[in-house]
Amino acid sequence: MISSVNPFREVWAFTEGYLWLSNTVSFRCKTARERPILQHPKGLMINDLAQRFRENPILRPQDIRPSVEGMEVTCLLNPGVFRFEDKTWLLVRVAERPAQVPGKTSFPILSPDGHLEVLEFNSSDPRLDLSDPRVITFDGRDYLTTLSHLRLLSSEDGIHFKEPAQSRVLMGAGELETYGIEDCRVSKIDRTYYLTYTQVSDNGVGVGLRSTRDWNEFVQEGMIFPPHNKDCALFEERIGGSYYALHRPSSPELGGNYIWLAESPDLVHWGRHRCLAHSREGFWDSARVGAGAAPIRTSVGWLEIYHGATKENRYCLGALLLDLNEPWRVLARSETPIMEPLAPYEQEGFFGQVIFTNGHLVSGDHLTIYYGAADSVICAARFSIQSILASLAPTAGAK
Ligand code: MAN
Repeated sequence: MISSVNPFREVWAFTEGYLWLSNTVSFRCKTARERPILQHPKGLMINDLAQRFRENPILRPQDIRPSVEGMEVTCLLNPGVFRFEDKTWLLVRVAERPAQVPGKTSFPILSPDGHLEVLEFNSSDPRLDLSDPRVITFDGRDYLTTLSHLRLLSSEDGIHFKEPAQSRVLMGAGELETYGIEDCRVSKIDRTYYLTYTQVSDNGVGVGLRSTRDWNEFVQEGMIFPPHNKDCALFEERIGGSYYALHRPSSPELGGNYIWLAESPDLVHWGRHRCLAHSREGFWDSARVGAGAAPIRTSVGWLEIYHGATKENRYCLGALLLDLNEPWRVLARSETPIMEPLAPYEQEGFFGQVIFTNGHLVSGDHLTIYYGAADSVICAARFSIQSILASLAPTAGAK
């Protein structure tokens, strides 16, 4: 099939063949069936397995009220996902800042006792670096442009979500969360939901743990992985009597931004650390990798959906397959992304070229991921677990 490039209208799954694109105006599709056309900036092979929801984006910043008067919801992104009382729930990250006034740059932080403060700089001040829309650097000191908290939205159909009246708002608390809390993974172990999320403050970026059984009362367990660490996903079953977590420490000199595995007797104290997966020079995950939500048990191993990014901050999704009984053994891994920023809402936004997931639901062979697109809006997509497994390449021990 030869066709001229169309404006992107819709993305479908390409489960039966690869789509070959060139940087000219035509492409050849190995799949016999007629498929909608994907645009891609360079002459790369795309093997995007995702079936994006037609309703995407399913949630935008304007769909949620700010936490306090005077704030604006700038981004709605990166939800944790769980089932509770026969509904699908998203624990969304709400990133806020005050309405920006011309010539000024302002952003909120929390005091350790929970009061909201707004810091303001002259945008023309030479000590101010605004080159990354996510970070403000002033005189060598880093802040975030927005302050994030977590909110609960529920749905009967997994597509249309609303914030129930009276539902809890989870704010940063204490001196380790003064720049907010972000990107929460929700793992259910026995009857308890465990929330692992990014804690941000001027002390650094680490992983916090809170737990709940009813989504009303929460137990704060404090920081379980100290800076610099994020992207922590708990396995939802014990293995050989121990709890396991994937996490992502960052090592600035030797090493890098790699996925690690840790073991614990109680979910609070972690040890026996092992490094599972490096970023890979020349690949789609060349600069950093980080776990998505809880690993999925399959008959051939634990399937972990993870994000990988290049130095240019293009965030795609891939997968790792871990041994069922010895989860520190990586059996297979994606050589090409299973999903990459192709739709306009993934390519452009607050921080474009980003697909980031930290929440999913599994039903038989169906995996539904919920994800932040371009750090701006929330979207969803379906995968066949078998298709993901079939796309992986054996690692033969390589990290
Ligand atoms: C980091 C995290 C995410 C964010 C991506 C892309 O990995 O802070 O919250 O979505 O960057 O900006």
